[in-house]
Formats: sequence, C-alpha cells, structure tokens
Amino acid sequence: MKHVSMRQAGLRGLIGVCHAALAWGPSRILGLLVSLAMALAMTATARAHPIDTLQPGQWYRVPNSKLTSVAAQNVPGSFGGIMGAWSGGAFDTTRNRLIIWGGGHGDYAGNEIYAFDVASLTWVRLTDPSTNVGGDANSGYYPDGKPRSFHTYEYIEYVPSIDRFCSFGNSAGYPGVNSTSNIDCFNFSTLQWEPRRGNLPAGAWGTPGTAAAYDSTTGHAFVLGMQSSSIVAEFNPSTNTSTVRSNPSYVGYYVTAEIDPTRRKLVAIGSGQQFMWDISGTGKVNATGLSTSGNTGVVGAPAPGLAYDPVSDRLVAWAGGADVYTLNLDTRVWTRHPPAAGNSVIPTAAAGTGTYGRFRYVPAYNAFIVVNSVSDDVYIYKLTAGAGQPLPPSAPPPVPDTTPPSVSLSAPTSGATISGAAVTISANASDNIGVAYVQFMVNGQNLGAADTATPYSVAWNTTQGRERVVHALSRRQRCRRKSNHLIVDHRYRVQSS
Ligand SMILES: [Ca+2]
Repeated sequence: MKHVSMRQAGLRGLIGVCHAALAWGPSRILGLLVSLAMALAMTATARAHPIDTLQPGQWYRVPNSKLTSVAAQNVPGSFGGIMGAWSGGAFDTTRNRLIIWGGGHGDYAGNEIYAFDVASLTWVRLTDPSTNVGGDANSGYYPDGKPRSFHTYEYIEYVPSIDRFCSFGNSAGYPGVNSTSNIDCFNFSTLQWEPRRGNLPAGAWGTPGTAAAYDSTTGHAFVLGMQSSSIVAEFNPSTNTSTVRSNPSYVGYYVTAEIDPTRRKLVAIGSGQQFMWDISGTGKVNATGLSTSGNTGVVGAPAPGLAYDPVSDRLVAWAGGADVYTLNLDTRVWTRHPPAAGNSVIPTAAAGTGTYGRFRYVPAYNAFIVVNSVSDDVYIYKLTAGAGQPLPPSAPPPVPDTTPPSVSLSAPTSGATISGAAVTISANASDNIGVAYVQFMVNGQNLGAADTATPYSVAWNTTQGRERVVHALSRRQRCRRKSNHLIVDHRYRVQSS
C-alpha cells in the first residue's frame, strides 16, 4: 500500500496597495507619458498661438480683448475705475493669467476679479461683485466679508509659493479713502477670498501708492510703504508674519516695485524716483538712491510697468507706445528698445494714473503683457527670442482611497489537494487606486519575489519545506487589513509520497 502523507500549508497572498505615492507605478507612468506626447503633438498641429511667431521687438494686439466684454453689471460707479482709478494687476504664473482687480473710492464699488487667460487670449470674470457695498469702510471688508473695492496701486501680487493672489494692505476702500493693513489672499482653486492672513507693520501701509514685489528666492513678498515714514516689510506666507526690513525713508507716490532675483535687489521706479534695497541678507537695510544713465526717460513716468525678465536678466520698463526700456543693474544703464523693423502694432498710451502691475512678464511664452484700460485691447510684446517655459502639466488630482483593496487566491481552490514540484498558484487583486504588488507567502515565508503585474502567479515546489503534516483536510480563510496591506490566507492539503 502506498504511503500517503498529507501536509497542511497555509498559502498567503499579500497584496500591497498603492496609496498616493505608489499610485504611479512604472506601468502607469509609461501610459501617462505616451498620452502626453500625443496631446502636445496634436496641439502643435491643430492650433498655433500668435505669440509663437512673434519676433523680438514686435507687439501683438489681441483682437476683441476689451475687458468691458465681461464686465459685471449694475455696479455703483464707473467700470473704467477698475484700472483707471490708480489700480494695478498681477500675473498668475501657474495658470498663465493676468489678474485685474481695483476700483475703490468714489470711482467703482465692484470687488470682482478678472483674469486674462494668455493661452486662450480671452477675459474671464472669476467672481461676481458683492451686492451689499455698505458696511464699515474702516474694516476693509464689505458686509459679506469679502475685501472692498480699492485703488490697488502696486500692492497686489500673485504669490506662487502659496498659489494665492494677495493684497498687501489696501487704500481708498469704496466709497471713501480708508486704508487698512489687511493682508488678504484669494484662492483660484476655490475662487474664494480666505480669512485675513495678517496685517502689515506701520509704514508699509496707510498711504496711497503702496508697492509690492514677489521674491522667487524666498517665496516671500516685499511691501513698500509711501511718503515720509515708508518702510519695507517682508511677508512670509508660510507663517503669515511680516518683518520690518528697512529704516524709514521717504518714497513718493507713483512708483512700481520689482525684485531683481539675480542681484537680490528690491527696486522701485517711477515719477522720476529710483530706489533700491539690498534684500540678500536679513535685518534692516537702508534705501539706496539708484543713480542711472542712458535712456532714463521711462523713469519719469507715473508708476511705469516694471517686470524682471529672466532671459535677458534685466528689469524691463514700459510706459506707453512701442518702446521698451531695460535696466542693467550691474552697469546702472537704461537701454531703449525701439520696435523691430516691420512692427506695425503700437500699444495705446499708458493710463495717466499709472500702469502699476498691469505690465507683466509671461514665463510660459517668454513675452510681456500689458493692458491700459477696460476699453483697450490687451497687448503682448516679445523682447528676446526663444520660447517660454511651458507650464508644468497639471498633476492628476489625488484619487481618494475610499475602497479597501481585495485579493483572492483564484487557483487552486482553497482546500484542494495539491502535489508536485511546480504548482501554479494564481491570485486576483484589485483596488480603486492601484495594486503595487502581490506577494505570495507560505507559512509566513515569502514564496518567490513579489509579483508586480497581472496575472499574479507563482510556482510552488510543494515537495520542499517543513510544513506540518496533517492527515485531515482543513480549510481556513482569513482576511484582515494590516496597514495598507490586505492579507488573505488559504490552506492547502499537500500530498507527498
Ligand atoms: Ca510689483
């Protein structure tokens, strides 16, 4: 009689489930790259962007790009005040949009935000104006809790480090001339103003004409007050705290502020003034009068456009017409750049109240953008050759992990009698985010390497091992969640002779 012994062995399928970080395993990444390459190719052939063919020194007038086309209706005051009433703009480098927000005083009550989308060359109204424009003007807010309408001068900036559009203090809140030290930021994802992030120190607010600039090195914003006791404040958006960074000095109205990140200088220029602060260190620094030569005419303009160009490593100024000016902070020389031969587009005159932040650099296209009034078109200018730095493709939104993973041993069936040196064990595994791997185990020991791709299987040499020999058929299935692994046990009756 043939001797038959039975061993009982628990076979375990261990499934590793991708939570977030592991969700993009090698196979998933490959698929993403393929589809991205196809999308880019299709875009290039289907629709060229006018900026793509703009040559250095050329201007482009965007057809039908007057902000009036999307203006809010039935708002007290004149819509033109949103730019013309000493108001500026900012540039959202994440979404490639020029942001317009302003008005205030007796000019315009609307606190709605507009964006000019560079990719589609169209305006969009991101929010609607508050309907109740009463309340306490000293608070800086309308009764609905949203910031009032203000002369925004040059104190509004997009802050990439927190992906927010922020107002650093404010002036001339509708309908009066009230100023506040409020630091309010707007979230483009939720299209909501957030709770106040803090308040500026004295000297950085309270007078018209305040200017601000974003520092790409620190991710902080620098804010420059006006008049006799003006100071520079540095705002850290990760702690919502402001630090006084300069001793008080006199800075008159109508300047625009920008940071040269290469030389670590905060520069303010306009109405004949030129100031500079060294922001490379910490602590308080004094304003330095900036003595320049060359084509300095643009300095006399009220709050001219001023934006740093990373390609030429220059500050670029504009104050109407087709000429553009660059400042080399090493030599302190201004250079005038007349339009290129063949350029036929001349932008409209700058607003007499100032251009402020409505002249901006567009990194994605290596170009500049400006808008002068609600009834003027948008203009785009190319200073240097070369394409821009395309926006990074948006990361796919994280998938909520709401479904527990599941795994089962599909063959042989649990409780089956198996034998031999190469029994194929197969498993099924699934999860709403992704399955990282399936690890087979025998009595707690790994059986082969983790299987990272379907079909999940392993060859089991049942003639080896030290499993306990039993003579009764047994079957046990256990399932439990252990961290992000799901473990399923099957028991098999192993027959050997
Ligand atoms: Ca600025």
